[in-house]
Amino acid sequence: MASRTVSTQVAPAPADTPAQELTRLTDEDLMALLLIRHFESRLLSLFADGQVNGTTHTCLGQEHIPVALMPLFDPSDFIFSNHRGHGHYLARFRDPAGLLAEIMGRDGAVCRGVGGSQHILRGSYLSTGIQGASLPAAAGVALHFRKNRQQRLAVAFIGDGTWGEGAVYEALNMAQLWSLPLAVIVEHNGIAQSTPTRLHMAGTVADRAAAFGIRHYRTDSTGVNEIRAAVAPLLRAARTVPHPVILEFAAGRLGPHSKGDDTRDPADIARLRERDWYTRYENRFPDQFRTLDAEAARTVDEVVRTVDSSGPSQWTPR
Ligand SMILES: Cc1ncc(C[n+]2csc(CCOP(=O)(O)OP(=O)(O)O)c2C)c(N)n1
Ligand SMILES: [Mg+2]
Repeated sequence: MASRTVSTQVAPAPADTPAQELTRLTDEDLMALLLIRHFESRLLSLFADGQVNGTTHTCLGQEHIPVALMPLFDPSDFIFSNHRGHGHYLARFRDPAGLLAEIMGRDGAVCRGVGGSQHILRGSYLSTGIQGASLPAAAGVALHFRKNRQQRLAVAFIGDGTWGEGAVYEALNMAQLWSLPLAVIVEHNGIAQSTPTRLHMAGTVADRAAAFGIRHYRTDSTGVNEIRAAVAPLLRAARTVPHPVILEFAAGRLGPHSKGDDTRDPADIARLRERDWYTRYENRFPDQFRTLDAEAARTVDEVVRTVDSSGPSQWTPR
């Protein structure tokens, strides 16, 4: 029997390839990126100052992925987010006050403070901190959409490390077998907590998609315009004649896994920063950047002040 050669080369870390030149964004897209950046940075300082309890995982360095994708999803599409979900939530709802209140357990919290950073339900948006748990549920929702000919998508955001969960493969198998309109968004930041991808993944995401015959697309780009243009037809196709699709985005995790638990060499993080959209965009479009950056910082300051002066969220156990 002929043996198949499977690549053992994992997706290159973003630092391995030169960053693509960024193109000008609309003010709306740039504001979304900056709002997420300032929200996440501020959240880490709130934790460091002891003003927030529990844990949190920020998406610093990965903001361009949800900002590029969210406008391609219909409000009735079902989004399943994961433990690193603030950027997903903010790109979908632009509601920093509801999210911060949720994380701090204050009045105005989107889930009355019982979900916290990782477990948020709002309409057709649900996040979970359990790696891989969303995939079978997303496949079920996609099955419902297909059966009812609704032309809606179920979307699940997962990290590279989550490809170690068996439930992912059960869901992918059903999704391809039953032609489910399921978009799996892979935020491949080259690390799972403290384990680099090369130590936890044999082969590649592309190999795994190919094993199921699922359409796969991968990019290193941090350009919102470029990503959106490239994946729009793939998502449209998955919605129109239902089928699954796996979209993989290389990204650099600039922050710690959660709050202060970064075991990486600072030189590696510095290399990731060179590819970060934030400084590159500032250098390329300084006027637009500085105005909106200051506005985003002010918005987040205001949100922190308001939420911090609010009373506890009103949740009474039944
Ligand atoms: C089933 C399960 N096992 C372990 C964990 C603890 N955990 C939380 S995030 C994480 C790493 C996730 O890595 P990846 O999927 O690459 O996402 P990233 O954190 O890089 O965004 C781990 C092990 C968990 N939340 N759920
Ligand atoms: Mg990861």
